[in-house]
Amino acid sequence: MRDAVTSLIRNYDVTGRYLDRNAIDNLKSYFDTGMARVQAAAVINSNAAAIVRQAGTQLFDELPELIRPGGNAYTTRRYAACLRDMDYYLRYASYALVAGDMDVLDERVLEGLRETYNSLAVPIGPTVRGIQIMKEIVKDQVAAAGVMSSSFLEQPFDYMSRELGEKDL
Ligand SMILES: CCC1=C(C)/C(=C/C2=NC(=C\c3[nH]c(/C=C4\NC(=O)[C@H](C)[C@H]4CC)c(C)c3CCC(=O)O)/C(CCC(=O)O)=C2C)NC1=O
Repeated sequence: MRDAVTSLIRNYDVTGRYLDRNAIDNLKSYFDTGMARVQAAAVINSNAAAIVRQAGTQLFDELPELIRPGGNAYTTRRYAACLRDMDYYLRYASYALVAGDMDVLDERVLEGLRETYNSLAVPIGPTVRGIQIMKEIVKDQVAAAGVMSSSFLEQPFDYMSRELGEKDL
């Protein structure tokens, strides 16, 4: 598992280079946003259950067929599995935020996920929608907490959405 610093060092070490201007700029921007990343993760951490619940409610309001007979989230067991998955996405997004690198998402979340979802007929589009709803809720809460933030906040959610949504098997 890599973070912004270990990824960068690894790239430079491979070619035996000192950290150049570009590397320093990258590191600087990571450290400049460091405290905000940690604060955003703290906001997520203290509101995680509510964020997942609210995002689930909104998702099933938008796509009620998911929880009707024949829907993939129909039955309490599958409903619970869906919310559990949303909780996974949120928790790992908070790790990736702090790491400043999406590697943890590749390694722990996305690897093999499409295959699993396809074999269980879990619909990808609505899952991506759920991730995007969580992103919006998190952005609102982080802003409400007065944390300075920018595109780094959206990055993990958008990365998971893109990786899950766009690639064909
Ligand atoms: C930490 C990394 C990680 C992830 C991401 C993960 C996902 C994951 N979701 C699963 C199931 C599932 N995932 C869903 C999710 C949904 N159904 C819908 O209609 C909605 C669109 C969506 C919620 C947003 C459902 C309903 C199941 C159960 C499917 C079934 O058993 O029929 C399964 C199959 C095994 C199980 O039920 O536990 C896995 C492995 N597991 C992991 O360890």
